[in-house]
Amino acid sequence: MAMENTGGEQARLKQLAAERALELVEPGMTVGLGSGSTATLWIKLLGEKVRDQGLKIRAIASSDDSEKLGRSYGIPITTFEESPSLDLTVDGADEVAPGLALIKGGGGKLLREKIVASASRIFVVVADGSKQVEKLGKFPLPVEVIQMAEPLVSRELRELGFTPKIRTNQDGSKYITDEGNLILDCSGILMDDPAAIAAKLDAMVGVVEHGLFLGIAKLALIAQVGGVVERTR
Ligand code: ABF
Repeated sequence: MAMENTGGEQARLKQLAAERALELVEPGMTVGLGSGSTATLWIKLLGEKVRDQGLKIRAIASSDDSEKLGRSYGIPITTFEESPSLDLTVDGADEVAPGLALIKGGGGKLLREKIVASASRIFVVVADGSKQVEKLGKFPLPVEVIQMAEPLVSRELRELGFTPKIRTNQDGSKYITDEGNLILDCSGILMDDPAAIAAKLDAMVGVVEHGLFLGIAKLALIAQVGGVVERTR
């Protein structure tokens, strides 16, 4: 087994990526707080700087969990009404392909993650090397759907070649997003043309959002055994 695939090593690499991303934060910035394990490490580091060193920033979070974590360190939380654009957002990804095409949403927060990422001047992805792929799609693509439309959207997704599966919790109940929708995890397509698939998903009535983040990330900080590699589009 490659060293970077072991749990402990992967955790160390995520920490390295988070530490590098912390260097991008400047006093006075309005930042976006991502979700997931790597973004959480970054929020903790950022929170320590706010709490212990008095770093002055404001933040908008991409999930209830991240907002709660930020608040626990005293990071002031703002709104898009007060701060219509963000200077910097740092978030994780499930897959990172050439051109910084991403699959996100494994944690179920894709809708707010995309809103926050799209409102950011600089959107930075933090990940360990295991997330890098040549083509997107081995990781099932999360698609957030309105509950009543699920059977209709599932049929359309099958027609596209996907195998959609309603996401469930450990107890077998349906997973419900922060906004009250379902997630369909869509496997079965290794994507030669993610933009064409994104356009089809964008046009499906009942789809609230999907986990293809294309042309949004400006920088990826990929932590590997040899160090953190910076990738741009
Ligand atoms: C969020 O957290 C999601 O979009 C993605 O599903 C996940 C990233 O994974 P990790 O927990 O490994 O950082 O960014």
